[in-house]
Amino acid sequence: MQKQYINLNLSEERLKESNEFLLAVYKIIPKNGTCLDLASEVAAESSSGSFTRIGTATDFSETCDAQVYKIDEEKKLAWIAYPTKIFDRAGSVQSIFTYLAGNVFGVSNLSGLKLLDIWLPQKFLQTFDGPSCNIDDMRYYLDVYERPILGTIIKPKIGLKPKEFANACFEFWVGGGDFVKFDEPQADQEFCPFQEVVLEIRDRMEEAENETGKKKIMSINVSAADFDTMIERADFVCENMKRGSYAFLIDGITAGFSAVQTLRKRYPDTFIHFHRAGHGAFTRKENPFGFSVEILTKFGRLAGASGIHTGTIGVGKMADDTYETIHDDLGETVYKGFVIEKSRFTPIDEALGKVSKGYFFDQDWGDMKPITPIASGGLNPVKLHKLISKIQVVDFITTMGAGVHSHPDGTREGARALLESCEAWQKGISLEEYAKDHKALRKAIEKFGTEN
Ligand code: CAP
Ligand code: MG
Repeated sequence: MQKQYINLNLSEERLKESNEFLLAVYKIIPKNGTCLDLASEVAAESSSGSFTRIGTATDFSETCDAQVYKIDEEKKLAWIAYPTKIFDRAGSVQSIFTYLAGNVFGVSNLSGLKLLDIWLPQKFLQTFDGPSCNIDDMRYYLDVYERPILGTIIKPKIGLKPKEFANACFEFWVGGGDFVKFDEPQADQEFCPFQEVVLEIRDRMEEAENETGKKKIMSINVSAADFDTMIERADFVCENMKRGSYAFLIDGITAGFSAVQTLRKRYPDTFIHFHRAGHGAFTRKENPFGFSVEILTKFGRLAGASGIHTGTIGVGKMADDTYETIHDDLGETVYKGFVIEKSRFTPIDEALGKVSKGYFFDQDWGDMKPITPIASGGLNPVKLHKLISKIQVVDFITTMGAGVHSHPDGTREGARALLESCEAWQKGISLEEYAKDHKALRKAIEKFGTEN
């Protein structure tokens, strides 16, 4: 036990009032010893310390110590306060991450450590950019309101050549879809060069817009080996496509938070689409080490992503930790976690509001814009109603890949089925009823059934 990292007399209220501490809650599973023992090791390792007291410490360096201020041995939860002065001054998510989700995961006497939630004081919060634009800007551009933004991912995940790829986009747009995204591994492959595919997409988008009289958006993956290349790709898009018609997709986990923040700083007028491929290694409930989806989403918002994948609340194909992580850890099942600024049941005004009612902390986000949830993975047009009813708001983007491109009559009809499904929801008509005189939807129901 490292006693200098424990102060159970500190009150959370006072810590908050001081405006000087970031608060965090961890689930801690010790191999040996109490939760408090290990919490002190975690506080040391994730702030100023190491495995033992350090001779070179100074009076000042000791003010950089994190403090365990609350403990629940039964639930194995520890609350730790971090002086915000220890973090990079420039509002860096990478910096917070390196402390709170860094070496601590390697501490040998732990069989589990999960960072569940954080709270930031206003002074520190203001050092972060936050999103520059979000779904509001996208709605305005598309002129789409009172329903989710309907999107797809081009499938197969990889292997289409530029013309084939752009044609799939075109078909989806002409069928009525709003938004298309690159799949997360699409980059600058030999058989589908980045610049070539971007130009094809631009041309086919123009064609689709002329045909439908509606604006369309493409989310283009600019993740790359290094920032120079990422910026080169992003600049190419800016130079060749019209503003508003594109978003930048970034693989936020594999490319890193610095890539997200770089895009946010460089392109404040562009929607930054945070794809979280890889997050499951940290967020899955089967893994006792890692962090919750809430953490990822909060970090995404701080970094300035406009939208982030948040899962499908169990409707789609991915293990849904947004639904489960914290609650299972606590032995409770409580709906929470789809949108970061929401309470357990989210009315629309709260989703767009300023105050987050988290499970552990209520975060006041000040003027920082909300981040847009992107629901994706194993969805199809038939599942849209269930998805909306679970999310309880329509301010999200949904992307359906295989669920659209596998429509028996092709991508265009897949998009039409999605739109028809949405129309039925807007009109309060059941899918089966609406399908009677809507062929695309009927065929989607025949393929997927309604009980999925
Ligand atoms: C969806 C998807 C997304 C996942 C990511 C995929 O495709 O493109 O990457 O949804 O998961 O490859 O699986 P389908 P999450 O619509 O064909 O399933 O959004 O949970 O991060
Ligand atoms: Mg994908």
